[in-house]
Amino acid sequence: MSGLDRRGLIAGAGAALGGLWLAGCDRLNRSPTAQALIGRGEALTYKAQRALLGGGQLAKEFAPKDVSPAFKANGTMRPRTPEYEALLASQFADWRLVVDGLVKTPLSLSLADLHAEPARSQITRHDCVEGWSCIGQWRGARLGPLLEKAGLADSARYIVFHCADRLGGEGPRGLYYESLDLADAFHPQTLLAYEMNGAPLSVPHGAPLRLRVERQLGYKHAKYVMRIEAVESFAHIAGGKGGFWEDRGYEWYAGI
Ligand SMILES: Nc1nc2c(c(=O)[nH]1)N[C@H]1C(S)=C(S)[C@@H](COP(=O)(O)O)O[C@H]1N2
Ligand SMILES: [Mo]
Repeated sequence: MSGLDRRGLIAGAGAALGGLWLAGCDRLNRSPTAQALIGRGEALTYKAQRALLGGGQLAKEFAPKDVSPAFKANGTMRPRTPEYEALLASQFADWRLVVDGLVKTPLSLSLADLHAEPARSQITRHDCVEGWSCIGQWRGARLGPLLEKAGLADSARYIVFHCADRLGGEGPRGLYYESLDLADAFHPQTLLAYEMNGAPLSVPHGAPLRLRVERQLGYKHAKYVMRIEAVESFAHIAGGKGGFWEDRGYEWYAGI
């Protein structure tokens, strides 16, 4: 059975569990539906949304002694596209993170630029929907300040992460991607991580940059992030469900 088929079997169970999780009140007020209703109020800027919906709630953080001796890698271990291979060959010297879409000032950032941005380190547990967990230390640029630097347009409601790998093969739906609402995008533990366990992020774990969104399941943590796009809706992207696995039946809000 291929990896994709195995994931297909899990999708149903995941969706059922997702429904249960959404039943909790704190989950409900962050659900896409609640967001959509609240988001319609014209007077609400994204900052007000964040204050209302961001919740201060932090994911549990661990001590250095808790770090897993071996952190499993999953999904794509190395993007096989010519573009990524070329970037890797020059150790990402020519790599740039593009921040665009509904922003006032589009950005193009080198790894050195990202290292100069407000950073955070955290030791957290990564939970994959396949049923395994690992604890790792992450360091990276906080997504919130970066988005503030680009300046979100009032119409921006979601942040989309476009990745380098084609887990789904050729064609417009093959690229890995993910998306977050603004509450999770501005959460203090949401990072664009360039370091794992004190070393530069390795290729299997998403070099040179991957998302950490600690209150959600593993598949939301996009690896090999190339471009961050602010959008009003993700309906026009790939399968329209807001992420690679979401297009294949997984929940968009994968809260844990
Ligand atoms: N670009 C990309 N991001 C991805 C994946 C992937 O295949 N491609 N797999 C996801 C899944 S299901 C998990 S559990 C984590 C695994 O991260 P790790 O390889 O660092 O353990 O990455 C997530 N992000
Ligand atoms: Mo996963």
